[in-house]
Amino acid sequence: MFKNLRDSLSRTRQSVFGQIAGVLGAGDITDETWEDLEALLIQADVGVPTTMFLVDQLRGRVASEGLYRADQLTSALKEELRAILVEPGVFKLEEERLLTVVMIVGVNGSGKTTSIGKLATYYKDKGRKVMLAAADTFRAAAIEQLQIWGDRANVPVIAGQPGGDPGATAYDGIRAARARGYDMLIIDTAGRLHTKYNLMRELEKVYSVCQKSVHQAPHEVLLVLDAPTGQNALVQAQKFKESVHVTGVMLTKLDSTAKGGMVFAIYRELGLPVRFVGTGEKLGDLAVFDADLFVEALFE
Ligand SMILES: Nc1nc2c(ncn2[C@@H]2O[C@H](COP(=O)(O)OP(=O)(O)O)[C@@H](O)[C@H]2O)c(=O)[nH]1
Ligand SMILES: [Mg+2]
Repeated sequence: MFKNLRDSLSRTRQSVFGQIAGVLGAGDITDETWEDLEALLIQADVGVPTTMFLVDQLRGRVASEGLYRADQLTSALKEELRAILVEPGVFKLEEERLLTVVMIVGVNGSGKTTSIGKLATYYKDKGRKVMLAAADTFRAAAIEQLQIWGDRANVPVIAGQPGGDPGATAYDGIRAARARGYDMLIIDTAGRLHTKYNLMRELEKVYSVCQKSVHQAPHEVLLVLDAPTGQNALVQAQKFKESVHVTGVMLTKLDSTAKGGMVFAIYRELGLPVRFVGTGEKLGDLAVFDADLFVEALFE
């Protein structure tokens, strides 16, 4: 039912990385090769610092390994890209425990609620008993949306009143999951970045309710980043990292952008692993991230 990572990357591969393969085709390495490579990496949203880093690494290798043909750079580039995607520690959603609690955070519209529906389906298929908590209490519509995704995934949703305390909803979710023997609770949260509303304080409250109620919880805090927003998403990410301990990224809307290069900036500049990618608006439009496959798929 779920897509593979390779299919999710067709846009990125066809546009930017396909052109990189072209630049690194026949002929000798010239100044133009470097300029084109740099421009294309930035276009793919690898980001300026990571692009500069990559080009420096490659220039170093050209000197030390005596590379002179542009096509020799392709395998060197693949190795350098792969090296950025450092294997993160164990992914706690994959470990069995009595109750796994995961918080989903990110700005409005990034794809949190949709992604929760996908994750619920994914883990349910793996035999987990999944429950959802609607702690985005700011808008009534947000609660209804999660209920719709809960219905689609066929998992129960714990919800409070619109305008209610998100921490209390998280707490109710934990209690209900325990009482009814569920082993995974996915908590949806609000994402409005608005001056009059202290989003980060609300998130901290939800986080602390999890910490106090379940041993080592929240076991994962996944930040949902919208790939088309590109480098702006990195700025948002820093803000979330300052208030809750984000453990990984779910990169959404990879189907609608060529900017898959963001993955490298997420690892290198945010120090976060990418765990899943979102590839559409339907329940099955989710792919598990895998570093080796990702780098290979970019150049196929
Ligand atoms: N193309 C595409 N659209 C997505 C994806 N994930 C979410 N969306 C759309 O993005 C919009 C916002 O999603 P939503 O889950 O409500 O975001 P939230 O505000 O963070 O909860 C909706 O129109 C979704 O259908 C994805 O992977 N690909
Ligand atoms: Mg939502």
